[in-house]
Amino acid sequence: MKKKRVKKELTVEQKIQRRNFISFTVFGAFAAGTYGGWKWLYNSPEETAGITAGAHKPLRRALNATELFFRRLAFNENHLVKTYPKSMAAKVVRHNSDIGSEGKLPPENWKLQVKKKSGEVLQITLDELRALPKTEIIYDFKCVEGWDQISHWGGVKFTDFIAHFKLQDEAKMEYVGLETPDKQYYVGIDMPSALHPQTLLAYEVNEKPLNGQHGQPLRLIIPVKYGIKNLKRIGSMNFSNTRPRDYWAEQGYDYYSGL
Ligand SMILES: Nc1nc2c(c(=O)[nH]1)N[C@H]1C(S)=C(S)[C@@H](COP(=O)(O)O)O[C@H]1N2
Ligand SMILES: [Mo]
Repeated sequence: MKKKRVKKELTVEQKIQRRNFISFTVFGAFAAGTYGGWKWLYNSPEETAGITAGAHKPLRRALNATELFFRRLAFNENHLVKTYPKSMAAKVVRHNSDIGSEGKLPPENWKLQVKKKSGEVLQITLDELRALPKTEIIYDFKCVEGWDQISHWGGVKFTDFIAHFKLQDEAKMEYVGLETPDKQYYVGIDMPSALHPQTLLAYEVNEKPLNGQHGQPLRLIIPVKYGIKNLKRIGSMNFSNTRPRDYWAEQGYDYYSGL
């Protein structure tokens, strides 16, 4: 004989108690989960020191994934940074910090050192660079410190430089690293940004050779990035599949620093 199951009717009071119990249990589980997640992040190892300013590994992994997502979403080599007529270019070009690029370096005492995959180091003179087709750009230069200015630069397009010096294999790597001759200031640039059609190895500002303030004899002009990545006085260049060291990224600034 089957027992008839009688469902006991709950009183209003009991219903409230039951809901309260469920709410608190669920809330408690979430709170424990959040606390656990935070503890896990807090106790996880810090990322390798050096390249960026230190963040717990999972957080850095998340930041890098976010960066990659936006690189893929927003970066398009066919998208050009806005350019302006010459009449709008500043006559007095603003000058910012000079780490590794102070004073003058006589161009005859300078050579651009390019480290090839094979280990061979190219030594390129300013005259060799000036002999290549010149590209000019007038665009709004932006510094992370909050200023911007329309300025006029001239030099060798980075892609022309790669083609002329037969660095196609090197350009297949993920990053290019640039350092001042004294190694005091250095930047790492993702290859798609370096190969962007508006990226220049510049030796002129306002149609005159760069002066001591703007990174003579040669500087990077990379309009898809903030000023911090526009290294003044390039001394050496190397290519890699891992992130080259980067002066401001070491201080906690965004490694990508794209616009
Ligand atoms: N060697 C070197 N390059 C550098 C810097 C620097 O301190 N040293 N400062 C960067 C920053 S923060 C900016 S905004 C620009 C400023 O370039 P400008 O002085 O030509 O305006 O250079 C970038 N390149
Ligand atoms: Mo800057």
